[in-house]
Amino acid sequence: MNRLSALLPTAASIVVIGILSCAPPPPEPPEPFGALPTETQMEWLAMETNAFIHFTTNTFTNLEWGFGDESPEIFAPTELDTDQWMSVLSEVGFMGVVLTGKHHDGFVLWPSAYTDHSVEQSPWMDGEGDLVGMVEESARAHDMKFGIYLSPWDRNREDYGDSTYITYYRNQLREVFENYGPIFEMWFDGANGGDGYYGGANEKRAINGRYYYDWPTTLGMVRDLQPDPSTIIFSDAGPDIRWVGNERGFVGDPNWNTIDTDTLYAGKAGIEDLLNHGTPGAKSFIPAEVDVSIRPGWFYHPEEDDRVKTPEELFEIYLTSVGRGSVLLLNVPPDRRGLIHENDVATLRRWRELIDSTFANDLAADAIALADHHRGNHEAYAAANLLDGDPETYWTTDDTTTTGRITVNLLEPKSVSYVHLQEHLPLGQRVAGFRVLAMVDGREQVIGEGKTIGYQRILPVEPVTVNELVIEITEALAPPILTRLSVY
Ligand code: FUL
Repeated sequence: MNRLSALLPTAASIVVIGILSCAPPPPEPPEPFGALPTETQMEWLAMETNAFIHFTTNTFTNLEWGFGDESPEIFAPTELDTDQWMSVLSEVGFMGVVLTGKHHDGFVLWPSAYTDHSVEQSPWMDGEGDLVGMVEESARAHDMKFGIYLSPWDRNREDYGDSTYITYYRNQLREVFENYGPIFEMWFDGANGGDGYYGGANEKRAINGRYYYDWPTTLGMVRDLQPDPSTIIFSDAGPDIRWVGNERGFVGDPNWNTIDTDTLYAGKAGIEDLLNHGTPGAKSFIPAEVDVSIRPGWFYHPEEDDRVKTPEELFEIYLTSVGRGSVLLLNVPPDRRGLIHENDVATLRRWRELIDSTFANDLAADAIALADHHRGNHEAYAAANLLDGDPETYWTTDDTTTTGRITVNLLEPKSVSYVHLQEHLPLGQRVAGFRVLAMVDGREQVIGEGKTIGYQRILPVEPVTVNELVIEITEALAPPILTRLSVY
C-alpha cells in the first residue's frame, strides 16, 4: 500500500461513516412532569439512612418530655464518648446524624451566649463541655454530615409565648449555624403540649400555632445563614421534607413525594394519612422522612434495655422506609454513661449484616433487559439503560403511553426474592402501579406488585427460581421513566 492510499478511506469505512452519520438523533426526553426535586433533596434522598440522637436531661430523669424545671446538675454522663457514637453509627452505614441540641425541656447542649440553662451549669466536664461541638466534630471525623434539632416549644423559658422568646430562638439558631455549620438537616419539631415550668410560672400556655413562630421569617433566616450547601429543612409539612405521619417506621404505598401544603394544617382530619402517602400530582415536592426509635422511647431508659428492636424488625423498617423511596432517620439514644448501649450496638451491627448480605449480589448485573417499546424506538431510551448503573440514563416510552412491559432475561435460573427499581426523579414522579411476573409451573404469574416507585422501591416478591422476570408498569401519571432495575 502506498502512503497516499493508507490515508484514503476505504469504501467500506465510507459506508460505515455514512450509516453512523445518518442514524437519527434520539427524540427529545419526556417533558418534566409535576413538582420536581431540588438538587439538595436528591442528595438527601441518596443518603438513605441517617441517625437521630436524643440526649439531654431526660436521659437522667428517665422522662420523655422534661417539664423545664430540671436542674443542670443532673446532666452528668460519666463516660461520654461521641467518637464511640459516631464510629458505631458510621460503621453501620449512617450518612448523617441529627442531634437534639435542645429538646422541649429547654436545656441546651452547647454553651450558648443566650441562656444559662445549658451544659455550662452542669458538672459534666466541670461546665466546660460543648456536646454540640463534640458531636459535630466526631461526625465529620467519621465522614458523616451533621444536623440539629432545636425544639421551638421551650418549657423552661419564662418568656415562652412572648415575642422576646422568638428572638431568643432565632439567636440560638444563628449561633448553631455560625458555630457548627454546615448543617445538613434542620429539624423543626411540631410538638406543643401546653404546660411547663416557664421560669417558675408552672402553667399551661397556649400559643397560636399558625402565627406565633412566624415561620416564614425564621426559615428565610436559615436559608440566608446557609445558602450553599443549602440545609434540608424538616417540619411536619416541609418546606423541604415532611413528617411521615407516624413514629412506627413506615411510609405508605403509595408514597408520593408531592403534597399540597396550602391545604394541610395541624389538626386536619386524616393529616397523618395524607403525610404518609403524599398526594399524586400535588404542587410541592416534599418527600417524607421516616423517623423512628430503635427503642420504645426517644430517650434512653434502663428498663428498655431488653426492648431494643431486633435486627429483623429493623430490616423490615428498612424495607418500609428506604425500600419505599424514603429516608430512614433512626433514633439511637445514648445511655447515662454517655455511650451507645451494647444491646443497641449489637442489633445495629446484625441489621447492617442483614442488609449487606441480602443485597450483596445483583442477579440482574449481567442480564438482558428488553422492553415492549421504548421512546422513538431509539437506543438512547432502551431498557438496557436500566442495568448500566448510570442514574442519568433511563428507559422511557413515547408520550402517547403510560404503561410498559420489560422482560429481564437472567441468562440462567436464579432464586429471586426482591426487585429493586428506581424512577428518574429529576423529571418528576410518575409510576402509580406496577407488578412483577414470572413463569411459575408453566404459567405467567404475578409474584409481586406495588403502587409507587419514586426515588427507589425494593419490592419483596414471592421467592421463585426463574430464568426470566417481567416488570409491568400498569399505571403512571405521565410516560414512565425508569433508571434502575436490580434483582436479589
Ligand atoms: C416529637 C417529640 O415530642 C418527641 O419527644 C421526639 O423528639 C420526636 C422525634 O418528635 O414531636
